[in-house]
Amino acid sequence: MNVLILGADGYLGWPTCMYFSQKGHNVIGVDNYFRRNETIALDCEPLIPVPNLIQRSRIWKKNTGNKIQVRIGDITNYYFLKSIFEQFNPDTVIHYAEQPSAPYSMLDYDKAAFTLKNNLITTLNVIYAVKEITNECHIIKLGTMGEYGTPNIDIEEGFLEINHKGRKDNFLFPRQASSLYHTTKIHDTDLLWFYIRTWNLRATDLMQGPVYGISTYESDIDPRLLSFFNYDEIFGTVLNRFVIQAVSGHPLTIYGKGNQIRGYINLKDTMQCVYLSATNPAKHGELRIFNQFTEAFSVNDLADKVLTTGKKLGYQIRKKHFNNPRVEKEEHYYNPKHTELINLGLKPHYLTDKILADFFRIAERYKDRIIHDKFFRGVKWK
Ligand code: USQ
Repeated sequence: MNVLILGADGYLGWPTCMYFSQKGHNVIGVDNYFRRNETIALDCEPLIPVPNLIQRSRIWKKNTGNKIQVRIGDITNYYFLKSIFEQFNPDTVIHYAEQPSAPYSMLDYDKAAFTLKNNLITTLNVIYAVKEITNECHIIKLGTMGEYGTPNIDIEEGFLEINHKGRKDNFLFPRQASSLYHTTKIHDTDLLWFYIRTWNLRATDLMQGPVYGISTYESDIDPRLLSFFNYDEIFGTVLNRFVIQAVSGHPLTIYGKGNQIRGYINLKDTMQCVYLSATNPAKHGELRIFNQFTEAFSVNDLADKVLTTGKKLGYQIRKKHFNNPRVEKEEHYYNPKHTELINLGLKPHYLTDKILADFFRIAERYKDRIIHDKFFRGVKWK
């Protein structure tokens, strides 16, 4: 396959480039270095220094003999994206090129406007490029479990049959996000759904939960291939933050009561899920939605797991409850379905004591680079 990966420099983008390349596909990765530049601007650079995309592609080629092509540019510029489609004629486009952080989207007006513009225009541009250049191309877009919110009913995979006054129909599952970032993901799904119905395109929208982990099998080849790993309040996800807090002697930052439940997934399993979606594409006219997580935990569950594993490794870890800076339910029902990817062949790496201990060991190597000030800056929802 010719696989076009948009947002190739990010936490998920680069591991995905390597994963597809290792399996023998032609990969082209595109990025505008948004996250790289913003982490410098906001003083929250990643734990491990990350060579730029061109350098990483060179390191990859040296180690494996496989080539990952790179283009640096902004896909909110439609003509830039279109020229890549014309040149590369992708069979699959994987769209990660979005502003991915809920706290970033809530920082101020400018960040909110940027998130809205960037995320929607990039999605519109992908849709248009597929329609104008290669209608066969399967769109894989990263959505989020946060689109559904935490409703008091079971969450289905994408659609819900509604029976109303004796008549029934199938609709997108009701969505109610709890950040502007998550809201843009809802808008993305609506854009896809509209154009699929109108132009007979085909797409898979992956409703992913928070991801954890630093390494993948491909990055084990050379530490310079490790992912763009953030542990700060803006770009770091909760379990990644907890492990870094634990090895550096900072208390675990539990927001509010800590009973908020989410569906979590190992970085290695994200690779599998995207690959399974690409090799089993959606049909024309189909918006296929998968709930992409493997296990549900509360924030307290995660903190306890980190505490238990850390204790065995000789760490004395403290937990601290902070006034929740976000507006979110801290006690709620949560039962999302997540069987479609398992049915396609996903073999999960569950959050075992061993997996967590391996995570601690990699984090320990970079202990000297951890800066405590980055853990809490207090971005408030209101
Ligand atoms: N949380 C803490 N302490 C922290 C950080 C977070 O208690 O130090 C809590 C949050 O309040 C929230 C939960 O942990 O209840 C998850 O927060 P998160 O920062 O790990 O994840 P979130 O902001 O929801 O966003 C992340 C990714 C985003 C993705 C989303 C999936 O940044 O790109 O879409 O996970 S989901 O959460 O399912 O919507």
